[in-house]
Amino acid sequence: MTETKLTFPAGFTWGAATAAYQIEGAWDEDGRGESVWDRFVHTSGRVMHGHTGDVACDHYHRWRDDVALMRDLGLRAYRFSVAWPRILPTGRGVVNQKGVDFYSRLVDALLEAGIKPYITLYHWDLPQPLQDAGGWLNRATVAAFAEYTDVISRALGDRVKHWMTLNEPHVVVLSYEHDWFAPAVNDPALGPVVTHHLMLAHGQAVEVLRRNVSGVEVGIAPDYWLHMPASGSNADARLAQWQDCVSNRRYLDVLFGRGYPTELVEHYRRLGYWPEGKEGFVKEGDLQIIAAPLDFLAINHYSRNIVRDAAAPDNLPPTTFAVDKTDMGWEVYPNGLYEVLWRLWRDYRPRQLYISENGASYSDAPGPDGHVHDARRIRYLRHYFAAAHRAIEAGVPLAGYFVWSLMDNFEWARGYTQRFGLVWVDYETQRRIPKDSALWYRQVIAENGF
Ligand code: IFM
Repeated sequence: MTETKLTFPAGFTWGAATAAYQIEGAWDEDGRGESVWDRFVHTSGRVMHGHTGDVACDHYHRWRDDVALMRDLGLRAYRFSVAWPRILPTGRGVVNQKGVDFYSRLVDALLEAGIKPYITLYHWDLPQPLQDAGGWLNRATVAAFAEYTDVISRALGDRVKHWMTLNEPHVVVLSYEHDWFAPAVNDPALGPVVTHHLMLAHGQAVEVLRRNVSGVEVGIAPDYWLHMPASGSNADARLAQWQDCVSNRRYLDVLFGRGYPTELVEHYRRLGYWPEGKEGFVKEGDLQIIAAPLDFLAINHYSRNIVRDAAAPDNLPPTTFAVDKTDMGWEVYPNGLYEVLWRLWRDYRPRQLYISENGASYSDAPGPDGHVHDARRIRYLRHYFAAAHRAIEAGVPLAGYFVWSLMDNFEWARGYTQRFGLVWVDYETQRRIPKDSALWYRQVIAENGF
């Protein structure tokens, strides 16, 4: 069998992604305020092995070396998030210039290395004082987010043209409904109001970015899990559709001007979680703000979820699926990426799409030769890249791909037990070793294909 070379469109943006809390460390340095994640990790029993992001990859001090590493890998772009509590330690009001300077220096170094910065404004590290005032339950947090967006985009907007407002809003919603992630409010009734305030914060931030950044390209980075029925039964199909509505369409429909899905609103109304009239959280004009046109839709995608309605009497037996899983327990299902990209293009027609995160957690460590032979990650990426290529050939305007993650880092409630990096990190010494996958990726970038 002859192997065909897959070539991506000229100018395709190959990158890698990180998030502030997962790599920076320096949690209480240079005036940085406390975030909900600092509070969460410092509360006993929340994170595996009591790990914290206090030091993480020490990127706050090692950013120069990290940029050099990115340059050596030939990255065309780097997606990182700004820590809101470094910029406004109490969430709003007084600006911490040292925090602003950190990101300003980072941006300069990236540009000097020929790497395009893509900023995510919010990757879950809400300033704790805002949480104390209700966090995303409080509409005032929306105004605080607009203020933060204003400060950071005025400071960096002359050099940074690509901005993403929120990372995975659904995870934030889950962190109010449950107690797995900060702020761990654990009240299922809160999902709707948190959803709406996040979406409104996104919409207002889009306005601010358009005002402050000439030539801006603005988007958002929700996660998109494919929910697929475990059998051909109607019960499983219905449940899969419902989960798609709850975790995907809930955000996308309103972002693209269709309002919240009717079945979702009716469901929450029945439960009494969606008040209306004077008590309602959706105010006049909100939906228009949320639906502000976007330059791109970015999507974080890793795997699929097999849905089984075990409560349905007489349900069909589930189909057995092959199981090839990463260390997160997530199934390797590359075709899912093709399906997601195609669906998004078919249903919403975004101007452009990006994959803002995709990658795999595998624990391979340095071998006797000092190298990290992570063949499974190469295989994973090869298949997902091929799926993206198929989507492009089918007409999807995919502009770029950010591998999660540039380096191993703090994987939230799982601490340092999961390694998603292209670059291996020794957390004792902070030594970095590019894995085989990083070297393979360098070649893919250089050849714009494989
Ligand atoms: O590490 C996370 C990231 O912060 C958000 N998306 C999923 C990744 C892997 O779990």
